Amino acid sequence: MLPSKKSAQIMCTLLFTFTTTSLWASSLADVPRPRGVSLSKATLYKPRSDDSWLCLDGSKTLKFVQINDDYCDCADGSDEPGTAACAEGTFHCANRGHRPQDVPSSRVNDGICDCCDGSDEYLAEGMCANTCIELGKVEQEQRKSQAEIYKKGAAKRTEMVERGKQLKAEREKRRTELDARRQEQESLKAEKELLKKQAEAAETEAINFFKEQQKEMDDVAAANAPIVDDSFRTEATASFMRYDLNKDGYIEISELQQDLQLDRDRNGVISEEEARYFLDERERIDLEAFITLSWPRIKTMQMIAQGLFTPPEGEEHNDEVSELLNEEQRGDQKAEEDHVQDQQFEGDEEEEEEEVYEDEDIGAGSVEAEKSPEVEYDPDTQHFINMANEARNALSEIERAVREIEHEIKEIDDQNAKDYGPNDEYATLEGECYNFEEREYVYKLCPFERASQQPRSGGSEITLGRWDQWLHEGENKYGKQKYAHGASCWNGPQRSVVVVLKCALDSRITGVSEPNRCEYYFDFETPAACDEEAFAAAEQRFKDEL
Ligand code: MAN
Repeated sequence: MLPSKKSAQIMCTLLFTFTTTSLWASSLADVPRPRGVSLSKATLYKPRSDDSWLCLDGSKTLKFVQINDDYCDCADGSDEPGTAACAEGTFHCANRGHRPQDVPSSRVNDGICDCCDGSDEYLAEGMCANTCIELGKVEQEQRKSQAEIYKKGAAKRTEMVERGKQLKAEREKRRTELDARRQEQESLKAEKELLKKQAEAAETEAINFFKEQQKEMDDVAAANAPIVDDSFRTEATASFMRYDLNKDGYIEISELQQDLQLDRDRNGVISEEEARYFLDERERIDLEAFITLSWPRIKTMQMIAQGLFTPPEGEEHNDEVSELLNEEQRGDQKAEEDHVQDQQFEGDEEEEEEEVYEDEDIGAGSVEAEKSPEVEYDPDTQHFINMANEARNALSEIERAVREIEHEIKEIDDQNAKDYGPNDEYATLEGECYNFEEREYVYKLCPFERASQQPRSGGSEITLGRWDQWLHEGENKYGKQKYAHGASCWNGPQRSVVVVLKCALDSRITGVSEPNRCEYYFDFETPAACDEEAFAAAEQRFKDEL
């Protein structure tokens, strides 16, 4: 703007000033200052000796009379505290009798009463009634009852402080105890580890020895088996050769019909049916099948025919004898020709079998040992295994004890890392949970742990956040808590909660809101927030401002 134009504007403004209303606020306060300037800033609005004035941001020097000339000169809007000329400016309402207030200067003379003293609408005299005294009284009452609550709550808070300190001391004591116990258990663990190592070495040695013995026994059994098999095979093969009259490598019905020893019903003829019995109901049989299927039956008949064996009555007895011979084939070497010997053999076998049973059991055990723990060891080996098991158990018990101690230490360390307020007054809230029911959800806050939301219609609980930190804002460093990293919002951020704390006689949630999707606010009252000193300081600041 050209200087001439600016001068003309100043003239107009001054004229307007003198004819309508003063842009000076001397009538409103003891200290004369331009309209819209707070008492605390009054000294900044003094003319220099040459009647000039520097914008508060230092950007420009003006004539002092240019202040509140309804023309914005300073970048920070500081030259127009009492008009709406500057977009950046603020208008200060003194609001005597109530609390002073700063409103954006755009609201000055806009036809809406913003200040309770009506000072923002000074051009429309009488439009805004001064309600400050009234409001002041109401607020005064509120402050009085607030002071009462603080007073009573402070007593509860003192208890909470004491309990918080006590909890801290208990934690420290427990931590020291746990450290000592951990050391103790660690050295015990080292001892048990050594014992386990020794016991396991002895166990391995014993099991290896046991296995070697088993192997030796298996080897002996294996060495003996072929002798028996071989003699059985040799005898059967020789017999096969004798029966195979046409030398075609098969024994047929007609070939067996030549041997009268096979006349089972002793009628002097070997019927096809009789012959087929010895061929395992087949037409013909080769050498291998003959050895395993025919020979045990044929040999039985031969023994009967030669009077070497007297079967009890009935065919099935022949089968029993065949079975006996089959056993022979499996290695029962004492199934000899003589029936008496046979009986003798049976008696011996019982003894032998007992031994073999034990041996077999151990043998089978050693094979089993590879597969399952249910091996039956001999008492000596089992003793070493038991000792090793005991040593292993003793070590796992110590290891479990150490883990438990470490877990508890971690819990204590986690708690020690938390800030329970300036005097540990919030510590007692940990471990408690508070619910708040609204139309759709039941909200839950477990201080210093977690906040959640459960739909009332059913459905699973949603974590809104886990303990994160205090939001130290302004004078009140312990006014808000943040719970972060909750369940992710659909196509959005992780849920989080800000808990706004207020002094009251009981701890409870008084309201929940979700101003932005998945960002929640909990209003939480607690005596822990009844810091009388902080309240008194706030009161003093308020009074100072008045
Ligand atoms: C759930 C609740 C609401 C949230 C939506 C977002 O319904 O957690 O609070 O706004 O998810 O999708």
